[in-house]
Amino acid sequence: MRIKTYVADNIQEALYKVKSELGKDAIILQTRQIKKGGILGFFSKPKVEVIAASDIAQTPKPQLKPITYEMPVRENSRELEDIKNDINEVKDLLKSLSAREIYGKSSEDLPPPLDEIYEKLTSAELERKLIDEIIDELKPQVAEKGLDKNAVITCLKNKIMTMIKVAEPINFTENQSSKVVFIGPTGVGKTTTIAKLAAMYSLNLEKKVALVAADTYRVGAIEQLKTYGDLLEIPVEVIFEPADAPRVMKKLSDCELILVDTMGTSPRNKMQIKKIKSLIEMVEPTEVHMVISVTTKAKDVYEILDSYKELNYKKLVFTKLDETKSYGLILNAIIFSNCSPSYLTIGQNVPDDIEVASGARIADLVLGGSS
Ligand SMILES: Nc1nc2c(ncn2[C@@H]2O[C@H](COP(=O)(O)OP(=O)(O)OP(=O)(O)O)[C@@H](O)[C@H]2O)c(=O)[nH]1
Ligand SMILES: [Mg+2]
Repeated sequence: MRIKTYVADNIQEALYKVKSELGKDAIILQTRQIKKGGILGFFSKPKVEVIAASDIAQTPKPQLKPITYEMPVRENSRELEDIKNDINEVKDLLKSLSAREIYGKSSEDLPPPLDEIYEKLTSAELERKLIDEIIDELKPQVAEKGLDKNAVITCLKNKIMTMIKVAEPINFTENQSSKVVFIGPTGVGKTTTIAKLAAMYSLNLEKKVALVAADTYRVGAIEQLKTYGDLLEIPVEVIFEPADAPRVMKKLSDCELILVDTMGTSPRNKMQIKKIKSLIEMVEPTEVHMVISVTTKAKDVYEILDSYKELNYKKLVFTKLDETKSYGLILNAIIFSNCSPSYLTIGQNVPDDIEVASGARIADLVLGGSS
């Protein structure tokens, strides 16, 4: 840095000197008036003194760093798991909101009566992708043929019926016992359904029926089945270990229908599911029915259907239809599992509160019928 003092008669002159010598970027550090010349302070002339500097190192402007936010590394993966679960819960919550709230446009954009049908299916808690599939199929028919509401409901009912694989609720083969195992989560109504079926087949259809209790886990499970057996006057056997199964089945081989009750399990209890699997392998059933309560949350039903897949069930019993008014879950579960529905139960009364499932009945329920 160069610092220099300039003296001139006036400020303009002084500044001219500064600029011409130090350049236009020179900085004035100080100016003051002085007196110069004369003798002993007499006859001196007033002057201007300017102290200026050049080549001042420019103070670098502070560099603004881009602001970035780094996610703290979470060491505990359970925290991440919790966040994921929270997100999934929010997703589920959003799904359960009415279509008008979330997809206001899509339902409002639909011409009548499709808008009403869209709402109906949404309030039945049918899966969104199934609703879209159904509506997409109906749209051109409504546009081209100008169908009224009743005609559209008939088309819709037919569509739902075609989505349901029809099968005999229980197959019977001559000279062979039909061995049916019922599986499912705790408290869904497995034992009660078995009691209803035992009554239906032994009293109404005059089949030779037997009950087998393979649920030795829950206190009172065997007694529960024995009570029903005594009332219906049909044999009741117990399988304590999977290895008992062949002997018990042989003993009942003259029965046309053997209904096997299993213990209720959590879909997350892999050990118990494995136990039921080994029991099923020993029983060698002719069919396995999964029992689902329609009061179960959709998300949980999918987990249940998935966890029990290895048990090779092919039919679904839906229970507790009297405890809800939204029956979309029945169709959701049928499509998800690719299984046929076998029975619907509609109350606690043994033997009355049971009916054979049919596509028409399920379609009616989904479309707002009562149980
Ligand atoms: N509302 C209603 N209740 C039912 C129905 N079916 C069964 N229940 C009731 O559900 C409860 C449990 O029934 P269970 O048959 O013991 O159920 P489970 O699946 O055998 O139970 P675990 O053996 O403990 O796994 C009982 O109170 C039944 O009366 C139904 O269709 N509607
Ligand atoms: Mg039971």
